Amino acid sequence: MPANLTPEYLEAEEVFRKAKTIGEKIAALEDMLASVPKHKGTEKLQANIKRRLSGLRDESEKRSKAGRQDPFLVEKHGAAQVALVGFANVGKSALVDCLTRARVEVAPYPFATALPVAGMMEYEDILIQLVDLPPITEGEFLPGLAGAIRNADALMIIVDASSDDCLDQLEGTCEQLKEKKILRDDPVEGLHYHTASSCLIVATKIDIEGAEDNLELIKEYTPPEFRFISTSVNKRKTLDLLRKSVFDLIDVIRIYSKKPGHDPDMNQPFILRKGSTIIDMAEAVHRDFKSKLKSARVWGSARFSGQAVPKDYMLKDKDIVELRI
Ligand SMILES: Nc1nc2c(ncn2[C@@H]2O[C@H](COP(=O)(O)OP(=O)(O)OP(=O)(O)O)[C@@H](O)[C@H]2O)c(=O)[nH]1
Ligand SMILES: [Mg+2]
Repeated sequence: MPANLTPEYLEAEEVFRKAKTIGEKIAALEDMLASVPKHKGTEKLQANIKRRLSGLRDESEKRSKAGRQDPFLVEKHGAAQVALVGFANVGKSALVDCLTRARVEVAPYPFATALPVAGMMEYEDILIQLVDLPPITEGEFLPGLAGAIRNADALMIIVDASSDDCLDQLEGTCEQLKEKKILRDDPVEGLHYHTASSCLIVATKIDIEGAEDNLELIKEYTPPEFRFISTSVNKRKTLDLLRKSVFDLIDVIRIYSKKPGHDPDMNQPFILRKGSTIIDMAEAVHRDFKSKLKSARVWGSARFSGQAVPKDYMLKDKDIVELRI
């Protein structure tokens, strides 16, 4: 065993040992590769991880061709993938049903959802993928569930505001995610973990009598670093606010490109991470643009329309950018 393995690597290795499905194993090996110290002493180990990764990817492809794809390995689409997590019967499927066109099972009994179902939620001019998941439970999760949660870009943690158990649901869900090392207090470079910044606590069913009183309690017990919103599938306005909160959660900006001498293309924005610069935009438009870029102009966040900006200019949501190469 090479020396100097970091705690992050050892943790990823632990996750790999516990992984049950191919999807979970691939995600854990990717984490191991990202966190293994890169020096001569670990070359053999790196090669070994890469070999195992490629074997598992081949196996996964074979299975998917044979129609036996891991249902917990949800392919990402849209601006980001957001998974709905929570105890049974709290209202996860009902939200996915209202916010997307996915066919999900909404039922008054627990464990109605047995496998992940993905649907696309419209938010203004972009689509965000929501994944309805089976409920989490105390103790062992369904095989594959931990991997599906970890793999999502962000989480909606759902609690039922009409239930007397709402605080247990909130604390229990966060505790379980922490115990399974899916949620951590601080991010770890290169590893697929969630922190408060990638989680939105959603208290739902606020149309039911008594829920408003519980809401105060839930707010009080929500750690301040988490975002929070209340909603109901029967209150349309709250659902519109929820869409906006999910957009804020995924931490992206929409940038429209404008070819010199043409109107901007306002139909399909480029989706970039918040904090992206002109250079990031150039790279997103075309891989050659980064090196060829001569100048850029911005409409929107710049002080005046069409202002020439430097390459490290930080873009804002809905900016229009003209790149000259
Ligand atoms: N009044 C009201 N009922 C709701 C709301 N959201 C969900 N429900 C009801 O709560 C029950 C459970 O909803 P589901 O969406 O199936 O719950 P779930 O979290 O997906 O449950 P599992 O699949 O078991 O994990 C159903 O009877 C829904 O109709 C809401 O906002 N208001
Ligand atoms: Mg469900």
